[in-house]
Parts: sequence; C-alpha cells; structure tokens
Amino acid sequence: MSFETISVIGLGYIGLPTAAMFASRKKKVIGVDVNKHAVDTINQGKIHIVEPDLDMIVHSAVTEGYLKAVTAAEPADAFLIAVPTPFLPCEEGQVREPDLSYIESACNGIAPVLKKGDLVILESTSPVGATEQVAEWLANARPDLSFPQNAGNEADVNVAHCPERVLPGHVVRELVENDRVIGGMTAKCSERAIELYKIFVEGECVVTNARTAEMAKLTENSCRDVQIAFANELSIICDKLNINVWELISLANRHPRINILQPGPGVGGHCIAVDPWFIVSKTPDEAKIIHTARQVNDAKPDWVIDKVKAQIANFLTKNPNRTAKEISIACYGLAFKANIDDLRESPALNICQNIVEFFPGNIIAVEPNISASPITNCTLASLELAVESADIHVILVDHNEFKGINLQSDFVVDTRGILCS
Ligand code: SAJ
Repeated sequence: MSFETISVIGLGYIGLPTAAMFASRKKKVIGVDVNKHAVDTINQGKIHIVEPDLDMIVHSAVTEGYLKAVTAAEPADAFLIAVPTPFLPCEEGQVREPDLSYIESACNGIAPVLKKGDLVILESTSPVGATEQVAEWLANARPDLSFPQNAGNEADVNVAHCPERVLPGHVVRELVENDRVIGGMTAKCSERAIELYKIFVEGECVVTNARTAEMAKLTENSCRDVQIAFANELSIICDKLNINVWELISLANRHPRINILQPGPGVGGHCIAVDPWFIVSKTPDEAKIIHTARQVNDAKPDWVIDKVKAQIANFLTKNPNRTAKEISIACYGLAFKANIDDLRESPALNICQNIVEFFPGNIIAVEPNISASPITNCTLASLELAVESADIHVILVDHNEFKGINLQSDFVVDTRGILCS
C-alpha cells in the first residue's frame, strides 16, 4: 500500500523540514502542532524557525496545496512523531532523566485516527525502549487494532524508530543526502519505513531493530560529546601549562590517525548536551566516560567565567584610575555555535548572562545573526564598535564575521582560538 497522506507530529526544527520534503515530492502532508502560532504561520506559507532554504520549500508546498498545518491529528497513512524529548526537572549534579510526555501526548493524539495498514515512526531522539513504549501506548488506546509486539509481521499497525541526524543549518540538504538508520519493530515495519523514506531520501536506508536504532542516535551524539570534552579538557590543561591549545591540536592532528575536535566555551544546542544523558540515566554504573564527558563540558562555562573575572582584576590592576563600573566588556557571539541564530542551551548566552549578573560595568554583545538582545542590561553592538570601545573582549562563538578580527588589547578571553587562526 502506498503512502498518499503523511502526517508529521511536531513542526519544529526537524518535523517542519521533514513535512516540507514529503510535500515537495507531491505527497499530501498534514503537519500537527500544539503551537497555534506555528500552525498559523505555516498555513500562511511562512516559517517560524530559521533554516536556510526551508522558507521557499514551505511556501511552495503550502501554496500548491500539498502541506497544511493543524492542531489536532487527522487520519493519514503514516505518522512521524518529531516532538521534543527534554529532561525531567532534577537537582543540580544529578543524573538527568528523559521526559517522554511529549511523545505520550503525540500517541494519545494519533491513536483515535489510526487505522489498519498505518505506519507510525518515532523520529524524536529517545532512550532505548521508547519505541516499544510507543507501541504499548498505542495498543492500550486501540485494543481493536493489532501491533507488532503481539502480532509481529501480521500487525495492523507497523511501528519503527528512524532517528533524525541532520545538522542544524544544513537540514534541507542532509535530510535528502544522509543515510538513515531504520529500526523497525519487525522486518515488515522496517520494509514499510524504507518505502516511506525513499519518497525523498537519497542516502542509504540501513535496517536494524528499534533498540539498536535508538542507541545508534545516542551513540553518535555521545561520541561527539566525548570528543569535545577531550578538547575542552586539553584547553584547561594547556592553560595551566602555558601552551597554546589550538597550536597543539593542529600539530597533533597532523598525525594520520588523530583528529581532535576544537575546544570552546562549552557544549550547547538541543542534541549533544542532552542525548548522552539518555544513556547515562539508563546505565549509570556502566556509562562512566559518557557521564564524565557531560560533566567536563557542562563545567567549561564556569571556567570561562573565572577567566573573565581574572581579566577584570588584571585590567583594574593595570588601570588603577578606573573602577569596575567605568569599564566595558564585549561578548562576541551568543548563539550555541557558529553562523546560526539558535540560542538554545547556548553556553555563550549563559556566560554573557552570568557576566551581566556579577559585573557592574557596561556589557555589550555582538551577535550578527539576531536583531534584538535577549539579555536585559546588555545591548547588541556592531563588531566595529565593540572592537574600538570595549576594555575587555570575550570571544564566545567563531562566527565567520569574527574571523580575522584585529584586537589590539591585552585583555582578551578567546574561547574559540579565533585570534590564533
Ligand atoms: N562544538 C565544540 N567543538 C567542536 C564541535 C562542536 O565546542 O569541535 C560545540 C558547538 O559549538 C556546539 C555543540 O558543540 O555548542 C554542538 O554542535 P555540533 O555542531 O557538534 O552539533 P549540533 O548539536 O548542531 O548537531 C548534532 C549533530 N550530531 C553529530 O554531529 C554527531 C547532528 O548530526 C545531529 O543531527 C544533531 O546533533 C541532532 O539533532 O541530534
């Protein structure tokens, strides 16, 4: 049976581009989101997130009638769940547990409209076992239908996990080109899921089971987190030993089998700083390196703040006629990484916010990708103004605009090695 109508639940950074790609292949797509503003914006042919090229694709999909957004699920042949999986609230320093309530709500929303022959795919990054949980929630809500956990290949409704792996800023290209891990609960589920993704995916669709697919996604992001933690730890060691960490890494990377990542002010975004916890919370006694990497990366912003405090003290010692209230600090970059506008879980934003809280002087931020300052008592400034006027310079993001920056100052905290490149 082919897929004529496809529903995507959750129209955020992954769900909306995915919905738009199906629509661009002339499939009828129903996007579902609880956010009325997002739904209205999409139905006007516009987008509520920033992602290169997505606006054009959504605009033509909506105007040609292939994509519509609604706030409650409607019948479809396939349902893709792409809702957030955040943490449950927890005390500082505790292992963070995943919050599956958005996935549960999505299941409750689609259960009444499910019919024999439908396919349900969980795309949200999830702890191991979440896909089986989805199938259980759906089975409980629809005892009249059979599901893979009981009916195997004969199930009325097929269920699979197919994690998204696209890089923010490159989503439109990577959705098409990247290979997909297809974790069906049965062979039939995987077969149906491949049929669905092949509508627009040009990468290979590689089949495994649901649990391995869940773990594959968590493993990819944990691997990157561990590698960044190694670079961040090196930066702290090198600072103590008076060695330039960026020179060191570029030398070590000349070894044919070494590829060390770059240190920074910490790890941000909604993926790499989150997903490793899903492994740690499931297997706390075994996930030692993964847990330590999270702690190393989470501690880096505090280390940067200490460096800023040291530069303030240094400045005041060398300029005894000035008081802290009379000096100014410029923070370069607020986004969670280079060349995007995304402030989610951004260490740069947190560091700047923290400086505003303890420092009585003037604080400005240079963030070329946003138009209004998200921080009270911190105004946005041009790069030129910041370079000319600030007394202390804190480089937090390696945006293209900052490369080649000429800072004639002794009072600099460069967390990205911009001045060394
Ligand atoms: N970072 C460093 N040093 C580096 C690389 C990154 O400090 O050498 C920092 C960045 O500044 C940022 C954070 O790490 O704060 C994460 O950035 P990122 O570019 O590594 O990853 P994301 O979060 O934008 O996207 C990741 C990708 N996963 C991997 O590369 C394994 C992407 O493919 C996933 O689809 C995405 O997570 C996701 O949605 O899970």
